[in-house]
Amino acid sequence: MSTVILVTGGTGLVGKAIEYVIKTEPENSRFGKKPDETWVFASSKEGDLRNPEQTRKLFEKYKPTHVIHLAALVGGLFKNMKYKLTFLRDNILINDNILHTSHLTPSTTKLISCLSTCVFPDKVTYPLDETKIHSGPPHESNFGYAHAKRMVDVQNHAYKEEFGCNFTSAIPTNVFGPNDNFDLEDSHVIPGLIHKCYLAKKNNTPFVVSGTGKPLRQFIFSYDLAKLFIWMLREYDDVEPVILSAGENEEVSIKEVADAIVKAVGFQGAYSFDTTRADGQFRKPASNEKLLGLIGGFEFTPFDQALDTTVKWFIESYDNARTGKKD
Ligand code: NAP
Ligand code: GFB
Repeated sequence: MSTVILVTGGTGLVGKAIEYVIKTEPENSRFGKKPDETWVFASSKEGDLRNPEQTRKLFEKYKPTHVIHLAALVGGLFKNMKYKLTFLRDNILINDNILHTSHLTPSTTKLISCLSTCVFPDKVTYPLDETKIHSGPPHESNFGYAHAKRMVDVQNHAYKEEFGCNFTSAIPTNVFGPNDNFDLEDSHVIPGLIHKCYLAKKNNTPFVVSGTGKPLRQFIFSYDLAKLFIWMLREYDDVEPVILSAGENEEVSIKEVADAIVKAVGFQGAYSFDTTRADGQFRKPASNEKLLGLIGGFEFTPFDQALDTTVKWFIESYDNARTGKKD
């Protein structure tokens, strides 16, 4: 039987990165395409996964043997704070439809879902590891999204116990790269600041970073994350989640991120912090010990190199990129 891999959310930041890796890595290499594989990168236009019938039709059309489930309502701190119920409900609906349809589809033998390190409790001993997901409430800023994502881990264990399903999940840190959402208000910090800095340089206006610049974050380049998803698809068959991240010593402050973006964009104007805006969670340092123990080492792209690639892609693709409002 040939292998059909359905990537839900295949047109987003992470989905496009998997497509890029599968298309550019040598065939039959560890992260490259196998000759008998068909990869399907689905967008919401092929079916609104909040709707069970449209989800069923998508599975009927492709009869996937494997599913990488990335589709979700996704956004940065400020969007999460504004739409907690919508993040909770939309993601619960999408996830429940994907897990149950994967269970009901005879051809589907494996499902990997995607959580996020913001699911972890806010008050917990660091570093975060896979055993701490449910040991306390998440940070209030992403209350809705975090609880919807945590529920996937609960559902995976329940499907395994009752039906023996091979369902698991990945837990990435903050992701960045080409094809991200660069909307000025709804995006995550790196695409948001790249867009703001680009406009400040173009219009000779001040570059303003939200918050104090003190919070700490760990970032993974989307192309590296893509390779780790392909590794999980091929080599990881356990219900327990795996954190997919660079080392916890790679934590950087938002100020350091802004400095790196100023350098990458080549901005020389005024640059300040709007401390009236929220900082959100102070830090969420995650350990990648389990990952490295399983994959036997992995070469992460240096942060500045990954940032340069992302800024270059954004400037070259500005007219087609997801920028929300144009200047
Ligand atoms: P993204 O760029 O916003 O892309 C979201 C994808 O989901 C798009 O392909 C979108 O399709 C699809 N989608 C959204 N709502 C849908 C619906 N109702 N029905 C069907 N498809 C729908 O997201 P991303 O950053 O790549 O995130 C991918 C996964 O990684 C998500 O599960 C997210 O929670 C997780 N994650 C992301 C980050 C991060 O920093 N970005 C960090 C940790 C975890 P259209 O293109 O048609 O809209
Ligand atoms: O990436 P971000 O939106 O998400 O924000 P979180 C990170 C930090 O960057 C916060 C600061 O401290 C913001 O105050 N920041 C500074 C900015 N300037 C900007 C800007 O222009 N835009 C944005 N967005 N932030 C999210 C969760 O938390 O992490 C999501 O809410 C998801 O659910 C995502 O899990 C990975 O890291 O704070």
